[in-house]
Amino acid sequence: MNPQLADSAFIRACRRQTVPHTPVWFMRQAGRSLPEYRKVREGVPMLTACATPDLVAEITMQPVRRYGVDAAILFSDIVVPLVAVGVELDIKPGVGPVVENPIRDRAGVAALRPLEPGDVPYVTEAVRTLTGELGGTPLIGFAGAPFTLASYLIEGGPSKNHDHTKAMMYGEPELWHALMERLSEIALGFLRVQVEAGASAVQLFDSWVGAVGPADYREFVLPHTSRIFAGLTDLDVPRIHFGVGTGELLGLLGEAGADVVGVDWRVSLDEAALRVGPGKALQGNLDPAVLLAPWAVVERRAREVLERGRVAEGHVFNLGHGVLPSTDPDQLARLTALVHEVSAR
Ligand code: 1CP
Repeated sequence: MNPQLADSAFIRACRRQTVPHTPVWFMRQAGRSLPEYRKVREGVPMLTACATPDLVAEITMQPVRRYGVDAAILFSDIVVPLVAVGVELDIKPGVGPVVENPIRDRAGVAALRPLEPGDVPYVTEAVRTLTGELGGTPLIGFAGAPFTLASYLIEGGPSKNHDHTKAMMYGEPELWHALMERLSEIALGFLRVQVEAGASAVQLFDSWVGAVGPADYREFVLPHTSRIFAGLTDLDVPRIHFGVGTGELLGLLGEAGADVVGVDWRVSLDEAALRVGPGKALQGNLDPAVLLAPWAVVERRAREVLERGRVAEGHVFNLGHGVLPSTDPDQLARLTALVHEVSAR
């Protein structure tokens, strides 16, 4: 990693080194609430946007320009590598990923092949362009974790209870592990492409893994997420591991091999530091819905997050999940400035 990036507040906090201020970025900062995003996306389907390097670069840069956040996150989606290896899937506006033929048997699993860099040339190109444009601001690459990807593939779309997913996990453990192995390969391949093209950190999004308890996480998920993190070690970039509703899993998310554990808003950061244990940085954890309240409330809550985050060995300020689409961008701009100001040392 170039020395300027290695010395950025974001990378230093991930590595539990001293920082000039607490770094801040927002999950789902690109897209969603920005008018300039809606403008460039007009008439362009989501998956087309993700495969158009100039558009990816522009959308990735928008929140960096507007907010002055300490890191950019590549504009893409967790299902992009699945589409790249041939899964028939679309992202439907207002719904999310929808899979033509849900994967529920051996043949479906066997059809999933590993991802090669040549499958996503547009990602390589976008990341290269971005690392030039961003200068000293780190770019975060990301992938969906195998449990969360499995949920979309098995259910066929967004799901509340993950019934079919759990039915396979409990009822056909061999098939489950085979599917998780293939999805881990794909996620690892997608992360490696991004880092090899210039991304300075990676985040594994296991958004829906809070649906399982600790014993099941250990048996059905941990072997796979561990292999992903182990497969990134040689790249020497910080690895962030995030899920929603993971209060009971925080220790295991760290055990999987992440350097930084993402925390949602349900567990305060001082408590999360105890659950995660030593040797890890934390990321989080303002409730994204707080941003819908008046600024005075946002300020009070944000100061509280910073205060509790001081207990952690390293703290990257973020929301507890993604920016809500109805968020006023001005609130995020003020919040970024506040975090920098309050935490300046
Ligand atoms: O900052 C950013 O917005 C960067 C790009 C980004 C990221 C990091 C998008 C664009 N998607 C993601 C990750 C992602 N995608 C996650 C993990 C993060 C999280 O939990 O929020 C998940 C679960 C998805 C799956 C997905 N893709 C959903 C959720 C559906 C559900 O189950 O509730 C949705 C709505 C999408 C589509 C999507 N992805 C991104 C955008 C801007 C959109 C909307 C596109 C459109 O409707 O046209």
